[in-house]
Amino acid sequence: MKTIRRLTIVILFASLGLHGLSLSATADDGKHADAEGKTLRLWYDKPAPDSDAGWVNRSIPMGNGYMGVNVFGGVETERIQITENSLYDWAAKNTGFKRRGVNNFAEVYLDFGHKNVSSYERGLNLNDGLAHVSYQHDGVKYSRECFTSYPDKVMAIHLNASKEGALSFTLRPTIPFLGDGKSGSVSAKDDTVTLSGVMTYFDIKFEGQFKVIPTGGEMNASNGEGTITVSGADSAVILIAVGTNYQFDPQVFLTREPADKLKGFPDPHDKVTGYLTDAAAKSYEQLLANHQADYTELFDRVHLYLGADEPVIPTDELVDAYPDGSSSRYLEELAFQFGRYMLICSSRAGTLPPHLQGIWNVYARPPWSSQYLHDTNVQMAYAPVFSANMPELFESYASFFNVFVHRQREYATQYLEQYNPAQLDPNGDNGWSGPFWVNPYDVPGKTPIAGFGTGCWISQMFWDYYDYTRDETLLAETVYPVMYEQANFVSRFVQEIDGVLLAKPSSSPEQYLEGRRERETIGTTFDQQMFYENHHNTLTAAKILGRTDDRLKLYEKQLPLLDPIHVGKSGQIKEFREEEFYGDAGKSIDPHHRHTSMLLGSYPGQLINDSTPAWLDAVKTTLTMRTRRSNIGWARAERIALWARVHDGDEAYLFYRDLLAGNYLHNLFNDHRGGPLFQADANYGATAGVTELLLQSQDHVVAPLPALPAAWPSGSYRGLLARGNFEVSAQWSDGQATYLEVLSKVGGTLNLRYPNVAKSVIKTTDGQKVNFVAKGSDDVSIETTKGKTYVVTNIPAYVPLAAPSNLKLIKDDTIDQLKLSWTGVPNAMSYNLYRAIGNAPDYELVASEIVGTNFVHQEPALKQIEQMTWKVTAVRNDERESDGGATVIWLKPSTHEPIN
Ligand code: FUC
Repeated sequence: MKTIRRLTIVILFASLGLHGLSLSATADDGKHADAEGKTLRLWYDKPAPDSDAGWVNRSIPMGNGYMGVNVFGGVETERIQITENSLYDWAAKNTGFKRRGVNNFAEVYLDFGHKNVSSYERGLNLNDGLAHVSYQHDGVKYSRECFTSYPDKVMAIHLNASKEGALSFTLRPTIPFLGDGKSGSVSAKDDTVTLSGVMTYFDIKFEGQFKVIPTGGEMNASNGEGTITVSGADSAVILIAVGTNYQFDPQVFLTREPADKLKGFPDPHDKVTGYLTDAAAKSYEQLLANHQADYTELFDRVHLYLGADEPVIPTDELVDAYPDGSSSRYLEELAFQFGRYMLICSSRAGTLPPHLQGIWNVYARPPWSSQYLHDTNVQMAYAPVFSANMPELFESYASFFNVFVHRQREYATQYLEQYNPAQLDPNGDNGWSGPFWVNPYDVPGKTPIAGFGTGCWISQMFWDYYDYTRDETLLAETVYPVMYEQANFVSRFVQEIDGVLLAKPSSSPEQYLEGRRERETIGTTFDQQMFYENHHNTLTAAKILGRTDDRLKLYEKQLPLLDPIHVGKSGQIKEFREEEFYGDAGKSIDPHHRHTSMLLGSYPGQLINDSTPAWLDAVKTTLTMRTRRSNIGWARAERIALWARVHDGDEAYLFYRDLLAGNYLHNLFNDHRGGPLFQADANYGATAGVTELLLQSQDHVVAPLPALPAAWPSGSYRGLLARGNFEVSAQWSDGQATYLEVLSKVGGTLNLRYPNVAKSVIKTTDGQKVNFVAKGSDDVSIETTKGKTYVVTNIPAYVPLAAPSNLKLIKDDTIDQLKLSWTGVPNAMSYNLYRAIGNAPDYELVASEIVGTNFVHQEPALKQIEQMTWKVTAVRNDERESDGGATVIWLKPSTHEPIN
């Protein structure tokens, strides 16, 4: 098979230099106000109930990588629950869904004793990452404001009373779940409460410090109680710092004995004291300014406006009213930005990456131990990191990966010894093998729940890290070694079977073939696609870096043999080689399964793209057959993106709607499958999915608005990121772009795709005309200059032509001909008929200018063909072809009856 990915834009025409028009962004240019600066907030008129249910459904999440925090907003007692992702519990026998794992770090209470309050409000403002509580009590307005700061590594709480001397409270930090593997105590001295202890299994030492800085009034520490009481103050600031003796060090993963993993690492006391001392040396205003500068620099990069005004109802009512509420567009904007917010809270350089619950856990036995699961969940956490323009947040995962990869290298050697000893490098140069689950202390050996393709799926994130930033130093130092070493393992692991190179053993995440030992089979589409992508990307990276060596030569030789795609007899992308028609690989296969691992080559991968239209149609067929039945949060999120990649914005939107209506709790946490059971993956994944509706950049093409749903007839966005490091903004009305803007952050060729873009006005913001090369009316290619912004206006209206439907094969016993008929469309001048034989990625044109809605195809060699996909499209008198078409599968009559 030839290398499949190719540059779609073929340079055909000479420059069509455009000139003359003013560049100022006026209404005439199609640019309208995009409501930047609109307040995006969650707010409520009641505190969250003081219970697990209140935590999961109504508390407000915050975080700075060092800690996750859930604020309840109580009035009699405020409750602030803290999570620190390295505080991890385990047991020799650790089984079941609710095993030990990330452990609740602290429950912090502020006792005010207020009852009978009025004008209560609490909320979280996403624009500045600030939470607040306010109410009236006894004629005094009490307010609290808090934030978690990445630059200063602390949480800061500012407490205020409208009347001098009216602020009194007791700060009461506690250690939850003491006993049973966790010991510790709380003490108080002067202005600081210290909480410290040990989590026994991995011998984790933990410490939290809480410093109170009141203005006015009196302050008393009770060492015995571990509390500080403030009475009669005007206001007060509380600073919180937490930490453990965990470190990013290969020793953690290479040491087998649990209690020795952190051996020699310093006690967290000095570190936590340092965080708090440094923060306390600054004023609250300084800390706030530092936090806001850090937070808004990331958050403000992207705006999305779908035409919604701020609702007057609180967020719980907004969620309950969705999708029929008058402010449903607002919830769609809010949820999109909330995913970005959660990633900013939970994925910061130097701290552990987000796990299944991000950085928020209240339990001693969190769902699936709050681990890092690599058969979709971690990848989904990072799905928006590049496209939603926060690439530096990936550093958190990259550093963590580079610690646990040391253990994966050992496994790679072990698995090659076990599965393909002939290819083993005796010196241990065997690359690293893909993990399934990881926690901060351990990565266990292979489980057949997911195949080895998980490694390449990780590697793909690293490739995108480069591809979105185009930073060659990053490529050389951080990205290439990961990809190259993964390709090394894969190149040794695959075995030649029937002339191709297949994974053996192989699995497709969470599905299994009945009767197969430990779910294992050979060459699943999941593994093969992932292997293909990583070999392909590694070779591209090597070319960019000018690397050549014998292993690269081997990868090049292997690439065409990695056999990534099989189109089945239903026209689907097969998940298993054993499958013929969709879902027929045995009783154990769930045809509506949440995982769609055989489609990863279309998203987040790039193997299947607009240049492989026959495969893209097979993806669509598969997605249709998978149905909308799965109620799993992350599966819904993933399908927003998958449907976007096949350019069906309306179907994609239904999954976003299902997710917000069915899975989003009152605080916008995603409820995985009812319970409620919080999983953060769909929160991140929804953001990524919505991004795919608005901008795509696979296959070297930057495509704004590639799958706009009819539910969003007008709107705008700013600052999404495309591969090549292009920052893209767009405005549209009546479903059509009126204004596109691309900032070239590093220069390079911009291949821009949008209907009629070649007939539009393209200029730089400083008024220069832009030379571009066009291919047809919908693709232009621009050699960009670093730092320049390219603006597209006066985009001629695009009137799409409806696609024909109902393509049928008419039963015919003649051996060398087949007959087709279809339902035509008004405005079609003629029809084009295409076919793809077997697993071909692209169609070949069989007949054009067909007038009428049926066709007889004669072919003496027909009987030698096993299977074909036929496709009909409509053509208008302006030569515009319908975007889609109707397809039907032809099967060799002796094998199966053709479908009628
Ligand atoms: C994978 C998924 C499940 C769940 C679990 C934590 O096993 O298939 O839906 O998300 O991870």
